[in-house]
Amino acid sequence: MNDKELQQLSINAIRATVIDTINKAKSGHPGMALGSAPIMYALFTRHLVADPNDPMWFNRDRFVLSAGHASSLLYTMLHVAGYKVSLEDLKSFRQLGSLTPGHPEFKHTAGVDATSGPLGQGIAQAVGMAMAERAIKAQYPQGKFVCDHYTYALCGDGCLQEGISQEAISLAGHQKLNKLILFYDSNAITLDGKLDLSFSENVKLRFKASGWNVLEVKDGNDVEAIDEAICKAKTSKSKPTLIIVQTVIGYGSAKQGTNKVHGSPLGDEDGANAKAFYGYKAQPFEIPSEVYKHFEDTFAKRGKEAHKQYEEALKVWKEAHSGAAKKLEKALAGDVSSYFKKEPKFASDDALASRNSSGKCLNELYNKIPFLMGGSADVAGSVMTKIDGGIDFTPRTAKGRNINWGIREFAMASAQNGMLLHGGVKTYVGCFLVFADYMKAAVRMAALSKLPAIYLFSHDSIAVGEDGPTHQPIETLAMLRSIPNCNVIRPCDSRETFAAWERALQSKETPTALILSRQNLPILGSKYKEVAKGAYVISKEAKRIDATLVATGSEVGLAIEAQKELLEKGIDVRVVSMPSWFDFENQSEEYKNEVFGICRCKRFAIEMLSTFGWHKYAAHVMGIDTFGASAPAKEVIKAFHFTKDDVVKFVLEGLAE
Ligand SMILES: Cc1ncc(C[n+]2csc(CCOP(=O)(O)OP(=O)(O)O)c2C)c(N)n1
Repeated sequence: MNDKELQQLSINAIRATVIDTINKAKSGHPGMALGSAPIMYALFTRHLVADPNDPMWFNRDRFVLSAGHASSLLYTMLHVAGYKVSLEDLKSFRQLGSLTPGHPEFKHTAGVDATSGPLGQGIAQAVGMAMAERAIKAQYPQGKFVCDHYTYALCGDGCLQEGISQEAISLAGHQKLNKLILFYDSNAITLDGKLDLSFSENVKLRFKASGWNVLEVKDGNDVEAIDEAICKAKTSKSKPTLIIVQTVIGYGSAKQGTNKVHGSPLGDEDGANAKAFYGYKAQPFEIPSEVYKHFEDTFAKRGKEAHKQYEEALKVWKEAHSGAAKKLEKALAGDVSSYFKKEPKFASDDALASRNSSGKCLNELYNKIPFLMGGSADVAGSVMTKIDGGIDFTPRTAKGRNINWGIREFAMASAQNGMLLHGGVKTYVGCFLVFADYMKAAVRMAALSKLPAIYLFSHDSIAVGEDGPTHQPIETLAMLRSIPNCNVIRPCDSRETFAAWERALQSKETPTALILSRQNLPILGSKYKEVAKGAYVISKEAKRIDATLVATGSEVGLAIEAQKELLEKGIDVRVVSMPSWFDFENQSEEYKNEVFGICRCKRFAIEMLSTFGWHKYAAHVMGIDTFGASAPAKEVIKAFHFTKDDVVKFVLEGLAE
């Protein structure tokens, strides 16, 4: 068999296996998978550098299947390329507990570099990976090889229709991410039908306008042309590259070129026809040994050799640069424990808005943790994410760790996911709490992907004041708290804010959102170590407990003020600070009951946001279930009944019920 025949046999085998995998599951998306098989073939056999024996090898090229619905193709590639994805795994595609879920999941399947499926996010994740690659390379000037690889992504029409793609593309062009290569499987069909039902822009011009190189491959079956385009893209010095590949959706199916083949199995008959069209004769799930060998001789050989050489060079480098080597080790492990040996001290004049406490904490940590980087969506001066004297991360100053994300909240959060998927950095992003909604899907993705992302959300209530209801979060906190595996911490003072930062940075598999105030908060009797428990008694009752006030953030101080007045009225109240529901839920029932100290019917929760969810902890809830109003903060707070007198009245009335 000559090279050309072996190449065709391999592509046919990939396509046939995609058909079999989806047919067996009776579920899946064959369309794009069949159309873009040659792209993946060219990438894997000729370019991608990764080691199937060590799928998490740090300096591997990254690959993101942004169009995650084509998962059958990725799993098939991983199988033939020698990853731990067996034929049995392909046969259990989309089944409970299998290694081959409906859409790719990071940390679930060996060789999957990113969770994907929600269209568009994969592009932003790839942008984040390329940013991390560049940043880390610059952080080790004595050993640039330590992190020096390409980031590839494959998207379809759907990804490019999503708004996040433009945010990400614009950012990548601005950052001149020349080692980012995006394939566009251009088949002019989406789920509902022809692309021109809803999309008519000039993608080429759009990317060019955003600072990208654009290359075109007219025939998606032309492996040489795809290869040539990748070779060219790799030589780019200052721009990311888009490779537009014209493909045929469902190539080989009787329904090829239509949306009928986008998301339904071909079935036995059409599957057999397609295989006959390819000239492929093997039985279902039978892959000729030549194909495996071909991938072993190309992809696996290249990756294993590169990995071996890397490890050898790394060993020599580590011996010569022990300080940098230690830093790298910590960065790769995401280990920050040594930076939190001592509890910081606070004085009463540290009364600060928690956004300012956070900024102070960040500035201290930034100098201690050399792999900590981040920034905000053009609100650095408001969310306090700017590092004093810090260098901006730019194409010229890639070692800079201040990231100017621009007003691109969704891409910012999604690219942060990419940076964390890449590894070797600790990151944070910031914006106003109310705009967390813009990035919700990426926060959810971080939680699902078990990434320790950090979100700094300031301007956390109606106390935003004059900017009015558009900028005053109400239901936002409930939204964040409802995301599984997402730790939402609303600290009540500087001490709790520092503790929350520690919690966020020490997290390995859980994203953390810090909910920060715009207005000043006094230093209370908070306890640094207790923050990790989610809730604790911050101000004890005098003698007996008549009621317990549970509050978070700015309302903890208010609760303590009300506590004093209630005592004067003969009502003895305990105050519990509850910065994190998430952490509290992980405590024992015994601890939970001990903290509240009284039955639910005598618990009073106060939070200047939606009451949604609070009834789980307290029978009486004081919150805001309407939109806010524009006026100076003090007036808005008064108008929404969040003064000491209101809290006192709330408790007295509740107890009288
Ligand atoms: C954010 C988001 N919206 C909707 C979907 C559902 N969906 C999956 S694939 C698809 C069509 C995508 O079209 P295209 O990228 O052209 O893929 P192809 O039809 O070529 O497979 C849609 C709407 C999704 N996965 N993510």
